[in-house]
Amino acid sequence: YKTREIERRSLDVDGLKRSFLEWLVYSVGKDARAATRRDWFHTVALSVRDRLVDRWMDTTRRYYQEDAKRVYYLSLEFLIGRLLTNSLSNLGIMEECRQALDRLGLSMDEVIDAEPDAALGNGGLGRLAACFLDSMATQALPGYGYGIRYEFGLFEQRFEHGWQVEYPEQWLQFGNPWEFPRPEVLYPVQFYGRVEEFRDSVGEKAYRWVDAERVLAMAYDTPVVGYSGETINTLRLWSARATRDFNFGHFNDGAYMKAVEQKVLSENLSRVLYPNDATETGKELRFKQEYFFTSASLQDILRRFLQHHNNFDDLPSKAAIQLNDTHPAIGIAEMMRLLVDQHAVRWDRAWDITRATFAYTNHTLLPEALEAWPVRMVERVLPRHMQIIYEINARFLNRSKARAAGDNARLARLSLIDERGDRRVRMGNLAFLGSHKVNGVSALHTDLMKQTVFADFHQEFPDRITNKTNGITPRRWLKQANPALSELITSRIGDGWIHDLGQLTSLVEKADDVVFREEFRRAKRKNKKRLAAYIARQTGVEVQVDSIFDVQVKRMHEYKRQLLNLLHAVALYNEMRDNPMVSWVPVTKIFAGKAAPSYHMAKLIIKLINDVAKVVNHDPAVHDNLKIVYLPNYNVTAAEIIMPAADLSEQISTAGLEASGTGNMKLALNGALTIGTLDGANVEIREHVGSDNIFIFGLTAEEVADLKAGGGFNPREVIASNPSLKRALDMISTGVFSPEDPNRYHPILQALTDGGDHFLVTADFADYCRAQEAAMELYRDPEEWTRKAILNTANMGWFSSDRTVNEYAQEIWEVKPVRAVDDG
Ligand code: 26Y
Repeated sequence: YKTREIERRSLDVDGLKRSFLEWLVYSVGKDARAATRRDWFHTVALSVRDRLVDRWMDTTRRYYQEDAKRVYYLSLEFLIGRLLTNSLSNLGIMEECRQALDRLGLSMDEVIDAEPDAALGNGGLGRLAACFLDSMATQALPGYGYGIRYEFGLFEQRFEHGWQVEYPEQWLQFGNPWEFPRPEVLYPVQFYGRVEEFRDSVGEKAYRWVDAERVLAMAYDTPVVGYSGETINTLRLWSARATRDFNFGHFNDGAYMKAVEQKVLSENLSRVLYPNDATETGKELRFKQEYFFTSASLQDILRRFLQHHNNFDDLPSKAAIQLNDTHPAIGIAEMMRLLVDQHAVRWDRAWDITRATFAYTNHTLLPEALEAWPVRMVERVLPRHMQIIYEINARFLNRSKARAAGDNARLARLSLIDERGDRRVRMGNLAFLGSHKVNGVSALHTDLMKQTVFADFHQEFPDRITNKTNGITPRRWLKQANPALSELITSRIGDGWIHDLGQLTSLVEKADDVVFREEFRRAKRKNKKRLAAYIARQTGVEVQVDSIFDVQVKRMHEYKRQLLNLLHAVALYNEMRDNPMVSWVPVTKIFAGKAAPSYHMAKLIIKLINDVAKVVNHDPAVHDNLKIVYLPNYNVTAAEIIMPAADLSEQISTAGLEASGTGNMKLALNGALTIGTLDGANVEIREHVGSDNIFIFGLTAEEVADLKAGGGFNPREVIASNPSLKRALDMISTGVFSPEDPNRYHPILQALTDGGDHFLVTADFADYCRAQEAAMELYRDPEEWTRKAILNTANMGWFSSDRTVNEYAQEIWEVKPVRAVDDG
């Protein structure tokens, strides 16, 4: 027993090797000769997991003993990615593990590669939640993530004849070594039924939710390892379980199969992540998922609170609940229900407590992404919550300034209910009203929130909206993803930057150091070789390592304007063919990103990129100076290979539409120069890296707003006056890239012309091409390019999610680090 205990803790090569052999045999149940790469991955993951448990329990105990204020980050998405490298790196045992595997004749890279991605998110919002977990743990903040343990993560994207096809992502198929099932942590969650009014013990009106259907939420915990491994926090994900009624009851023949069917149906709640990230489809199952995980999380939070307290007055000083967008906003009504109906707290008191506890982050201004659930559905699925929402609304509207001024239009905009057409509950308004702080995710986005979606609320509550510019974790996005650059940086300035990214500014002076520049270039080249090999493996296309790696990787959306990038590619292709004697700077355009399965325009643009790529990549006339690749199945793991290898970062959304962006930060931190509009966090990136070290083009958010307000934009005129744009569009519309189906792209051309070019692709085309030329020109001068790239890396420290999370901790959550007591 003693030896076993040592084996589970030792961090040296021998100890690791012994634990691997033990786990392989006794838990995976394999002989070393028969073990597959996956068996080895499970073996190593389980051995590493052993080394987390003590510190994990220590952390939990520490928070409990100090009755520390906790942060609860409620998010329908956590885009975690792989955890093996992350755990090893944060524990500081990467090399030991590599050597232990080496002694067993195994390649660490192959073991790492056997881990599936935890892709429990769509894109930016979900990845932000994952970066925040890392930063909270690293800074010893008592932070818990709460979400859903989806059986199927974001779909796997494949291309068939250049079209996106979706396949289920079965990440749990072979088990998940990182999670701990907690079958005893189980909460009932109810749906449907009706509300009964009754008189409580003191004769006051009270309400009871009856005849409801029940589902159970079961917890699965995953340790979240902070840098250095001192603090290990918890990500708690809920899985739907049928109630025991399904397993025990007596049935006659008909009822038995019906009951089993019901069981399957209720467990569908945690089956699959919805793959839309902008267009709200109003699906009942999605709404039920939101309530399911929110209710279970709040019940768990209150249970933990009540271990130390016997009334709710101190809840706001012990718990901060952050809503990641409106997806968990029903939690406002649920908290009121729990306090008022279950715990007999008076309404006004309950409302003060709720508002002091909740805060809300908005991630989008796009009207089609704002959640608004039909009243008819809410009252059917959650009848008591609908009543509570009406009550909140009535009390608010009665007291609002708009009422006092008799401004009915304004009152209608402030209402939690959109009365136009079918009546809907505006979840953004509910989240705003029920929170003490509401934040945007970049300076520009926060300003626009004040001027647009929340203008009326901002006037009503001028201190509520605050900015928290997004950030990214330097552990995953620099240290782990880019060992070449990380080692170079550490060799010059030490390794303090890993937890204090601002220290990168010491590299500013190195931008003028030719030796450092040479080494910086070498690191980039190494990363580009790695990406080139990946591209060849994934697409069969051979790309030149010395070309500009021009990268646009993100969800496919019209507002992100991958089409603008592609039109530039077609224009460049034409120029190269027209001028074969010019010594062109070789360019590799790299795209990756998924489209929502029902977003036809986005899928058509993917097909267009693949069609253009096929023509360009096979045309000998461009002498390999232009290649276009669309990498399939973009996910966190692919991003870890792409980000370090980019030269040019495409951040080209229509100004005013990208709330922040975080890929922009990953790329700039890894030494890519940005070509972008003044949108989202690009504005702040320019301020930090300096306007000489970034390629800005296009209309500003203000100019976009004016242009739309003035109605004076005619895309046909713009196209007619720009020969290279006209030619590119003509080629697409005449079937040059789709001879087998010349009309294939008419919907795209339609959108750019008669459709009014909503995203101003044609309006920004000329200036975009100018900025692209400037980038190509600069690339001819490797010293100057590298100097600017270094200045990007050196000045991106502010975009660490450690900084972001600290701002939340101080200005919204009012939580403090709870550090381990020093044993010495
Ligand atoms: C309502 C449902 C359809 C929905 C589901 C997911 C709506 C939105 C989303 C996800 C939104 C999202 O990922 N937004 C992105 O959040 C990032 C983190 O703040 C920002 O950097 C990025 O600009 C924004 O598009």
